[in-house]
Amino acid sequence: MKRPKRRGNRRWGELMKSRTRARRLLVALIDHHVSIRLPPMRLLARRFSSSPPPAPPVLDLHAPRHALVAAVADACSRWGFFQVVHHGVDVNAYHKPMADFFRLPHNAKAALRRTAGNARGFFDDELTKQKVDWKQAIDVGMPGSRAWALPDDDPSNACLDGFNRLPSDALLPGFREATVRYYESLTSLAARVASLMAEGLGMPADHFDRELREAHTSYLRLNYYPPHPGGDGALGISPHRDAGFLTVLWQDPSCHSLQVQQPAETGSSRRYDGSGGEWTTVVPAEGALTINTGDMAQIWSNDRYQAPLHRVLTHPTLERFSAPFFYNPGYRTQVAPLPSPGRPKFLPCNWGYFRAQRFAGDFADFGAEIQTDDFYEGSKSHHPQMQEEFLRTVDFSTPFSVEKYRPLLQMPRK
Ligand SMILES: O=C(O)CCC(=O)C(=O)O
Repeated sequence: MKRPKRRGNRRWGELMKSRTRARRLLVALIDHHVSIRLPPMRLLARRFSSSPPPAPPVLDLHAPRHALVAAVADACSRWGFFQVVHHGVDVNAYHKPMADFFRLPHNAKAALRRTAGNARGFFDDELTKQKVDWKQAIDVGMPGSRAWALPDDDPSNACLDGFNRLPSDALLPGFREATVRYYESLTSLAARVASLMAEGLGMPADHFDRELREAHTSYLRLNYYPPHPGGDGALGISPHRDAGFLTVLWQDPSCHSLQVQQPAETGSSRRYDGSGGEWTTVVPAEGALTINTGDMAQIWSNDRYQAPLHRVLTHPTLERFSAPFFYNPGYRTQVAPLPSPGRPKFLPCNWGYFRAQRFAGDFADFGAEIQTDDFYEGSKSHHPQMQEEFLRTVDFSTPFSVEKYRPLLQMPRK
């Protein structure tokens, strides 16, 4: 009976000591006429409080449907992040094939490199917000023919994103089969989550089926972050928002490096540079998959669902794997706000155009990265107009080329 009280007393003592130190420091600063800007009260309160920092919720997909719909809608509108358990995906089965891929000799991976004319394949030079990420990765997407059994470079497999560059069975036995199986199970899970998100917006559960379940152009990305011996706080991936509808992410349980920006408590959550709220680490719950909403969900929901800023830290000694599955609409999809209270906040945004812009930015410096704000009603952005021109020219059944489309993607410099 006594021990908890003693522990409580100790914590109270420590708290009072740190408060006393803080007060002394404040008095000293004021005595020396140093001008200080105090953080908002809510941040002070959080710093002095012993409760754990807030984190995105963990939701059980076996919960009753109505409760789940409400919980998903709440998580999407507050955090844009949540974790799911009882999701039906065999998360452990894919860990070994994934690690085996990154253990291949570097020249074998480099032979599968993506190019400015093919968004799919291996890369270790991705730019996020014009900074090179500290990672290796490979992107594998839905083939243009929608038939995995055809050879990757079959002409019918070409699409805006290009065509897959999977290692052959001779090089990595079983990898292709395991990857396709994993991809398909994530597609089913993503469709299930999208149906919950649709209901949370007051729409029928199958509302997104035509644009997503039937026409999706999703891709699975395998990430490998080597240890970063510098230990200088370098980022694995700079703060960014995912472009598509939602992302289903498998995170390495042994290294916790994914962080999401905490939701704004009041006013706008529309921050793009990472300078806004504090960062919260999304620690993977056992067996869970992490879900986050993307830019297209934000537009479709008329700003009710948030596409959150997130980033990945590096670790000085641990390597880390992760596998985000980006659930993206069909290229022709015009994403426009669903009926909702108030006026529509966004102009229609074509997914193919948005995707081409983001890929071009991954590959070369095209200036400021396209954001949902460019489609905000009343924005002065050139994108809605450039999108019209792009749609007159583009053929979604041929691979997109950064160079070929440069004149249609580059913002006029002022
Ligand atoms: O590695 C992670 O946990 C997240 C990866 C991510 O945000 C991305 O690849 O866009």
